[in-house]
Amino acid sequence: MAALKTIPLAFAGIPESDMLGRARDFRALMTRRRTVRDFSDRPVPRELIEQAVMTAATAPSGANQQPWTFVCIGDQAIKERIRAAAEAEERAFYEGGAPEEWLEALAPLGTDAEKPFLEIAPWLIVIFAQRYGLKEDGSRRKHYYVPESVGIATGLLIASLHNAGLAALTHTPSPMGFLNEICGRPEHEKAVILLVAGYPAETAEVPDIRRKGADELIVWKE
Ligand code: IYR
Repeated sequence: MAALKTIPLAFAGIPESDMLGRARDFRALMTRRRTVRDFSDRPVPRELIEQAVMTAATAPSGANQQPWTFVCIGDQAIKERIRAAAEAEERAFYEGGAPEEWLEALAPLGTDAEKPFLEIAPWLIVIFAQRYGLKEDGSRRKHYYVPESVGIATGLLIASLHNAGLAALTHTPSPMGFLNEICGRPEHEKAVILLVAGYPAETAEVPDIRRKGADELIVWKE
């Protein structure tokens, strides 16, 4: 096996007296994040999106294979195609396809087959998972822990957009195969999330939901 090549860790230590305050501040920042469905058409510079995507791409991944592709769409005609295709799938879902149990679970979110945000918001980011890689000779390279890796990257992307002052919606039209064709991605890449990014509409409202408390989700073993 080749010798492991290492470099010193660039660890930015923080004074212990600041650590809890920073953790609380970051939690407070993230607590203000809400999934938004009413977007403004106010433009967002491409550089902001690029910074957020490159932050996402710092995520840890199985065997450091970075099995993701982010297709960032600002083009109006492409957004309109995506809206039309997504709404066709969603109509099938909401008007007959979806099990009653699903619709019941979704009811508090007030979602329906109409997805105007897909053409109103300035950016759509389609996150593709690379199910396997391709070697130079065209043969397949196995990718490890792809859903986990892409999920972590998506979380960082959402946090980065929020930190920059933007709103986002994790939209998951089902099925999402149409996105390969529209985005020009190969068959071995699977669209996992269509992230809508931009400013909220001035009149935006969000469902009155509650988040679980620490005692409902942490099990301490000390
Ligand atoms: N994909 C549909 C339905 C939907 C499903 C879940 I789970 C949600 O949290 C929200 C919506 C839609 O986008 O409307």
